[in-house]
Amino acid sequence: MTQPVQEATCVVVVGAGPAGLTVANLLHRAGIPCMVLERQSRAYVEQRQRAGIVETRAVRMFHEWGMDASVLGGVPSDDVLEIRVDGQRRLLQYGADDDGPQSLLCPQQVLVANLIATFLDDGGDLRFESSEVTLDGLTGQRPTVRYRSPDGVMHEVACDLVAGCDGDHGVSRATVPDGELTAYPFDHGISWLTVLAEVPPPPRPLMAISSHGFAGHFARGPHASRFYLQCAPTNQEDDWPDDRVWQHLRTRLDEKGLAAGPITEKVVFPLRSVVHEPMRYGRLFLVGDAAHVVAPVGGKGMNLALYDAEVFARAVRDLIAHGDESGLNSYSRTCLQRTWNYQEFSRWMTEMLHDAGDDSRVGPFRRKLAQARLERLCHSRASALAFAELMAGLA
Ligand code: RFL
Repeated sequence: MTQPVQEATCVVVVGAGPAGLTVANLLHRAGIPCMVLERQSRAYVEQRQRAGIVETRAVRMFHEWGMDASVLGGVPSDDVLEIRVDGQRRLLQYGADDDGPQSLLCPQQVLVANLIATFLDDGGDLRFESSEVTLDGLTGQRPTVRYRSPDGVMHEVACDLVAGCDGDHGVSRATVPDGELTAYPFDHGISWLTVLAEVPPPPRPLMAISSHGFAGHFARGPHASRFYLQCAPTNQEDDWPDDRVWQHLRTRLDEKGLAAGPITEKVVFPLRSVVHEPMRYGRLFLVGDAAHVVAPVGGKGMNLALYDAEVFARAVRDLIAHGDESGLNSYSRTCLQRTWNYQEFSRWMTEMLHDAGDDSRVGPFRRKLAQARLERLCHSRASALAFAELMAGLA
């Protein structure tokens, strides 16, 4: 049997989503050798559409690292969110209260494609279609990562640290022995039908509350929109033929004239959240969705992945430059603090947007509470400021 090809680097990054690519770019900028192993092809990861807004904090992070021009395509958002209640428009400002760079409408696939191009242009080592990734020796001084390259050859990479950036279903977290991590899962009891369509985006992010159920309309580029429709947890995609989708959107958004267009994706998914603690096992550091999933309300999942990535990259830089391990030792604690803050925000907003309209799930008392929450948000300056701070990621 052929021996695996022996290689070595400082950090192996598993997964080339927003988390892994940000870790890799920041490490590369700091002059720290790293190698990225991605299971999928470049074409596949560059077309995976999910998030749409890079929050203010993350925009400023890329700015500080001198990468905003290369990785942040997209247009400035006017930082105003529309909440439409039974057809009545309410506008919520969510920008930061200063003159610094603000959030950007930048679809996740654009960010990912730009991060890939920047990393490769700078001479980064990114290996697509790497299969059979396994991690060993994570509690020792020098872990090894094995994988098979597309030509069928096995590789064995010795490294100092592993960044597990391979999402909720990756191999990194699965490698950690039972009992080492604690999972905190939560099912919001709500499902969404998510629809990508080739129709003009709304002028600003739109969330609609009514007794027909929640609906949302968001930009995903100059000619594309993502819609969300609250649906029964038992629903499947087949329950939503295109005609029904457009009819419900017109009713729930209270836009009789909403023009239909080609639907390119239709998926039903349950709103769920989970946090795995701690975000470290020996020399493996879990980054982004590998450590936590945030329900999409509030748009925090990708932004949290970008936050973890920077905390990790800075900690590695301190270790390599100054022998200072304190950043790595506090990595999990630092990231979990923001994770729980965002989980709470997402849950708070999920309840408000769903319960204030259709009360068939929670009853009239909870509907009244959710309506009171919304009123407070629209009429209390302090409440609106707290909301804006969280949306911007500056709290
Ligand atoms: P990703 O993006 O899942 O990337 C993980 C990468 O790892 C690869 N991989 C492996 N590679 C090698 N070996 C293995 N064994 C591997 N297993 C997996 C995968 O191919 C992939 O390339 O995780 P990352 O980088 O942590 O980024 C997380 C974000 O993608 C995620 O949090 C967001 O998409 C969540 N999210 C949203 N976040 C926001 O901030 N704002 C939003 O508006 C927003 N909308 C959404 C969303 C997620 C959605 N889905 C997935 C339900 C809307 C939707 C519909």
